[in-house]
Amino acid sequence: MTGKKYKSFVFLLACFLLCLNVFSQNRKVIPYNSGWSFVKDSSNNLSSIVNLNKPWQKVRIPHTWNAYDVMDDTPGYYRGTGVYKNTIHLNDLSVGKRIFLQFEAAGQEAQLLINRQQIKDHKGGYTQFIAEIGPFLQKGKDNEVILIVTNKFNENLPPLSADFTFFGGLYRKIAIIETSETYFEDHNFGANGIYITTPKVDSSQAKVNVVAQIKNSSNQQKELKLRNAIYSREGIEISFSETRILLKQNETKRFEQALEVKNPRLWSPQSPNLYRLKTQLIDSDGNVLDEINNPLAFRWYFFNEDKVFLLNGKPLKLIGASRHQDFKNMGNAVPDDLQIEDVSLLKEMGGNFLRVAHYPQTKSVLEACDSLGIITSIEIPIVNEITESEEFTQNSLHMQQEMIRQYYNHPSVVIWGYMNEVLLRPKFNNNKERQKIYFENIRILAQKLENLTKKEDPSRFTMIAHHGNFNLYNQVGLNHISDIVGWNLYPGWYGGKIEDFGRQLDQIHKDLKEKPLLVTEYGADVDPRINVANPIRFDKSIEYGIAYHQGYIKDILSRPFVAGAMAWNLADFSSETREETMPHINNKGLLTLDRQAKDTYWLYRTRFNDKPIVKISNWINRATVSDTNFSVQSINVYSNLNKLELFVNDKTVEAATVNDNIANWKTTLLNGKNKVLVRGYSNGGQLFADSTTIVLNLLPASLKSYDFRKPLLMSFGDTRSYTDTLGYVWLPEKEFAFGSWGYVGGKALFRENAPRQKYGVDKNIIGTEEDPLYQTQRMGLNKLIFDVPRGTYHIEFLFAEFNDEQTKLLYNLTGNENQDEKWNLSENLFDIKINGKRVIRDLNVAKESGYFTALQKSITAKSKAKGLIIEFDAQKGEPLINAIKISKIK
Ligand code: GCB
Repeated sequence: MTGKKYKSFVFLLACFLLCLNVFSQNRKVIPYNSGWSFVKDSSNNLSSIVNLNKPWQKVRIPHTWNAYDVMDDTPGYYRGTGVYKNTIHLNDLSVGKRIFLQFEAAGQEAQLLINRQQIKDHKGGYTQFIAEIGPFLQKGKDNEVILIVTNKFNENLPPLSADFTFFGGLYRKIAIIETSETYFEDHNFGANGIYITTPKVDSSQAKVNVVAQIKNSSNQQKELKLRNAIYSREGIEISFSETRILLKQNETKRFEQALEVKNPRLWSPQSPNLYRLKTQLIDSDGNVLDEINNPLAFRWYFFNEDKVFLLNGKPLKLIGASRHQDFKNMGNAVPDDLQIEDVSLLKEMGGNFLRVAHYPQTKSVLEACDSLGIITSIEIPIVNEITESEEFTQNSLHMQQEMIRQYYNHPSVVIWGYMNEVLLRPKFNNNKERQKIYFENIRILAQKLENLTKKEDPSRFTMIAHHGNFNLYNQVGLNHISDIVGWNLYPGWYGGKIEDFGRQLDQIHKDLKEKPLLVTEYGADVDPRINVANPIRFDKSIEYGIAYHQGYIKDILSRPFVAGAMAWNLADFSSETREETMPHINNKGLLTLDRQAKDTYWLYRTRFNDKPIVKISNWINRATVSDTNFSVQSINVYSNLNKLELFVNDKTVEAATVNDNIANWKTTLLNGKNKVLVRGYSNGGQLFADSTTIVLNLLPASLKSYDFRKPLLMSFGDTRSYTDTLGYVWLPEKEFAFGSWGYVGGKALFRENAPRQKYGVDKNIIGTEEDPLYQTQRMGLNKLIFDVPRGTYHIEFLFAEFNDEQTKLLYNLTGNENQDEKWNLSENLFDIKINGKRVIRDLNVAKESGYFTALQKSITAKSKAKGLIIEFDAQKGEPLINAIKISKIK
């Protein structure tokens, strides 16, 4: 969606949502996001917290205290307590009203205090809670509101561990709600008390059932009218139902009403026809005491005997992505409009499904899914493991119930989930008897959640997502509890080959024919700074990502029994403990953390959205070695047209056919800037085109003729090309050959000797943002030879030393922990000589900077007739180097 289109979509959506809830005379929803002050407090002692004399910081909601500390070099992030304070002034008009505070979420637990009195506790970081504050407010005074929020580890609260960051804070919106004495509510579950179902839908007629939970908080009996009305998108009332109801004093009761709509316009991804259902409570004088608006849509869905998903009677392959809720430099405190934009990006990509993973997300995301026709699943965050305690069980059940009741009326939701990969980290591995009990407790919890979910909402499907270990889930009994089993499959990433994916699908289908099969996750890390000519697993390159997704898409589409598949993930997301090429980030997103489209996104966009498009790959900064002033380069163009023509520097290159949405040319690019234009015609003859400039830096095989307008940059132990923060491209390492330049001797650590393919060390390198440059290295080299012209050069050596506490892969879904490479380095001490002159003496990288820490050494040197000969003399152990930058200064 273009910026303009997107803005008008957001505007329309905002108008629609406004219609939904604020136009009630008696229910006022007042945003309460400003005026907040915040202070961190780790004492966790109530009296010390509220008497804080610390300087309060002004903040605006949404707010998290972890936006930056998850990204810095120190391991961990603040998991403790934060205190928020504000005031509320009760004005005269509010007198006689019920007054509530509604928090859309607080990560992960919260206590609310009004005028120092504790009035509400809430557990769980991803669901809404509502507290009645009216009785605690004093008229004519600034009443103090304090929220004590903590994201400290709590063994009784999911999630316990997971591959995402558990941000703390008041990170979703807050509102003050005023109602009359009689109002709709289900506040024990943070919900508004209206539950809509559509028990029968077809294109000629739809039946609508509305359950309304009403509270009469007055001490008088109330005779009222309950009215439900359905409005078309144009705002026309098309059906209504009214009943007289009676509520005793202080009574809360549920009422039910049925409505009908003739010839409903059905809801689907192609035509997300939304209606509105208005529920009103009216007194005998015709005054509207309360009013709630909800979206309403008519659709029916089921899995047929072949386990194909059918929407409105037609097969629909569910294609999409999962989504986390955080954003670059914001943590999870992300304004709603940016979150809605994610749904637009998924829609634009051609997706029809969003797995809201691994926890419920802002209502705005679900509202956007309703409006744009994106089918969804939502789940609670029981990830990796459980605690076998009654409290953990109760918290999980309550969270599930909150989720169901809070998101019940979103027509886009068709699946409730409740567990993800709970057998990934089986506890008690050394005690099989004890482990059996643990597994049984997981099964019991799953069954309880299943029963509860079916009781709360029999109209939707249930789902658990497993990792690839079919037999283990089978043995524990988790393959037969939920309606759908989701599979998170990563062959070709954590282990195995891309081609294994199809075989794995066939096997699961064979072994579990009776269940619909969804691939709830698949993906590969893609760091958009990394390109490579010959992609291999774990190189984190765009090219490997493309090969992986191409392979998976083929396998998914060629198997009708795969009801759907969701790429992991729509966008990169924060996972503090990850230390790959972008530490603290999981790079499996099709979009970056700030939502720039990677090539993988374009692959999906061209495959699944029929609107014609031509999109040139993002690989626009390149460098290579060439003896001429040109080089033959591979250019990928993503498109859903059949044939494309390429023009480089205004000259036609031959046409290419598009295979699996990619047209590829091996074509000549010149040193410097290259104008690239690609165009093609749709079946209707309409022209579609894209253009870009590819900047190519050519380094001659003999540097004698290199003008050094750009520095020479090389990353050792590396076969990839890396674009740094300044836009410079670092060459893969190159071995010296006569008449040329490069390294002499040594071995590329982690590549040549690794027992499995592995790229570099998965460890955050402290003190740099260019981690990939430091994560690979050449050990034991003798020399570097650069046959540069006469002159004075600035040489920057980049070093980082590793020790043998090798990082285990965080998410090694192969279950085989022993395949990680081990190494044991002795102390490395070496000298560096340039043209015979010792310029660095006794360098011990580990001692000087610490392990896994970037160390740069800069030397200015004059070249001789043979250029620059840089010798590495080992004093102890082996010399090493990670990268080098050579610039000519004179
Ligand atoms: C999974 C997990 C997900 C991880 C993902 C990964 O299977 O369900 O939470 O983020 O793998 O990237 O490893």
